[in-house]
Amino acid sequence: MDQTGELEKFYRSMLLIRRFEEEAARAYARGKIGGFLHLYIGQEAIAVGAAAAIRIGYDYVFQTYRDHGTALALGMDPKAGMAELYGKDTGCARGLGGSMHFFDVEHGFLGGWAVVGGHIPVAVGAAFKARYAEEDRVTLCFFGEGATNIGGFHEGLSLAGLWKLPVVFICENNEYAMGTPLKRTSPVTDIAVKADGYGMPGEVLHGHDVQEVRSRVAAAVERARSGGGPSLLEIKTYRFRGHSMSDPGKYRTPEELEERKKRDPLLVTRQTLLSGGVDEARLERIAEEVEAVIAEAITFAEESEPAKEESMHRFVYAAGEGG
Ligand SMILES: Cc1ncc(C[n+]2csc(CCOP(=O)(O)OP(=O)(O)O)c2C)c(N)n1
Repeated sequence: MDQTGELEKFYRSMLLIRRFEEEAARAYARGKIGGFLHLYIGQEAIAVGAAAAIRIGYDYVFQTYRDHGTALALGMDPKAGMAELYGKDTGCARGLGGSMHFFDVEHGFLGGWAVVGGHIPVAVGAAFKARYAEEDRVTLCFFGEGATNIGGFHEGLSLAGLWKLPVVFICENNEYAMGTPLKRTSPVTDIAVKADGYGMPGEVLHGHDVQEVRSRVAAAVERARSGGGPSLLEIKTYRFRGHSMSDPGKYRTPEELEERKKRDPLLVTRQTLLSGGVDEARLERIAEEVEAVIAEAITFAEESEPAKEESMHRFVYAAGEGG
């Protein structure tokens, strides 16, 4: 595929994530979705670029609770994603997990983890398994900058560095952990520098450029796959919505938000495509295709059966003796 063809594919994937989440937010406001809902809007180029850098379905991917974009970028069926948000039996986790616990073994997506930093040692365990089983699988482990102050970050990166495990740590630095900027919680605000303490390379890159994300993640993945050990990539980004649906966002100014939106990955990619010769009508067709997929996902979620109690007993709780 040529560069423009690839970029068009990335644009479609990012637009799908954006529209999926905009519609999820509307459904949430209408009371169709319960629990938490953390949107990825503004960060889409990271999921899409990183997904293009791995062997999907073979490599392992771990994400935080802000997980819809990564799951969709890897190829999760939007119907299964939307149904999961609606708490339906046809959801990717049978409607039992909801927004924070997307899961899709077929595409190597091993969650959807709600405890900040809690998945980092688990991802390192997956990377260890690949090494132990002599497979050349690579693990991608995503987390926010807030997670770099958590014990699991230290334990995970320390062991991965010591054993040179095939894992790429991707810190999506969106400037705020809930409402708290990093400078109020960490003496070192340059996340990539932390890699030095774990004997691995640290790099900084920009999350609005999907092709840059793809090529820099691909380089780290190839290093890991060929026995060169782990890396820590800090990807600078910004989330345009609140931390979750209940966040009024009083910790930042409207001016700051407007400034960051100038680097909206969808806007930037659209401009690159137009200046590369793709016409408006072509982009309009992509948007129409995406709308049809989203509409189908919503109808599917609305019409599916609710999660079943028996699924809970079968997949969540194990019956004890006599239970
Ligand atoms: C161990 C733990 N402490 C606190 C929380 C509550 N909490 C949920 S998200 C979050 C902020 C995390 O920020 P960051 O790691 O930067 O990721 P982002 O949400 O910005 O993607 C906090 C404190 C939690 N889920 N787990």
